[in-house]
Amino acid sequence: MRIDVVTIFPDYLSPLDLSLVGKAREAGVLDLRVHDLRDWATDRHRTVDDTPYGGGAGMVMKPDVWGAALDDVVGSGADGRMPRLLVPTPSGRPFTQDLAHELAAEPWLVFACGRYEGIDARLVEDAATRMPVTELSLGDYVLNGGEVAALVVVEAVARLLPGVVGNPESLVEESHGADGLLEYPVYTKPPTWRGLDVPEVLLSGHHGNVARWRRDQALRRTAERRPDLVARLDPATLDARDREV
Ligand code: 6GU
Repeated sequence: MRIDVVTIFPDYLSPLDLSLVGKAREAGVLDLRVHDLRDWATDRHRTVDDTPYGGGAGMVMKPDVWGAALDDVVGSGADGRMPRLLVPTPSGRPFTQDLAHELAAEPWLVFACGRYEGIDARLVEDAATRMPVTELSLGDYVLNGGEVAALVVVEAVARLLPGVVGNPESLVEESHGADGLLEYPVYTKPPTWRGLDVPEVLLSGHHGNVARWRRDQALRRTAERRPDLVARLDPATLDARDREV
């Protein structure tokens, strides 16, 4: 997979050199390129923003600078293929594990990271005539720019690429996995720590009881913390015991 990130803060993306994403890059699974938007500014001060039409606070990113940047980044694609453009914004489509899986199936993603009050709306309108565009949001809070969102999305997507996560089973048994539940609590040695015992069933060696206990815990947690997820469970996936929890 190829990923391009356009930003006025390329250094913000440096964590992508580390850890799992860094390994994916070294292994050649991920071709990640970070670009400085100011390279496409045309004035002496490398200006990328201007005051908003209609008035109001803050500054808006210029469509001409963004347009030139995207033309160059997208134009460098092999054999005329187009990427999927991702624009992080608090007014976007919520980013979920389902969307992460969808993006992991794409051959090429381009992030346009806005700052200030956002990018002139014509940038997305124009890009959408040539390529699929998704405006996406991490959640209902406001960040200063799209860079942190790009970090989050790249990490969530990169770990789904074949060969990036060592044990594919750790992709299945986790929160927001296929069963739609939050993850159950986990424990390791020592069996007693600061007066707190590991639940006895986990030491029992009884695999059936362990599986049942984990499911109960997952159901309880999900009901308490994320009632919205419980409401979305497929009733056909629940057994009689589930309904007691
Ligand atoms: Cl994707 N961008 C910005 N600027 N703020 C956010 C966000 C994205 N998601 C939540 N808040």
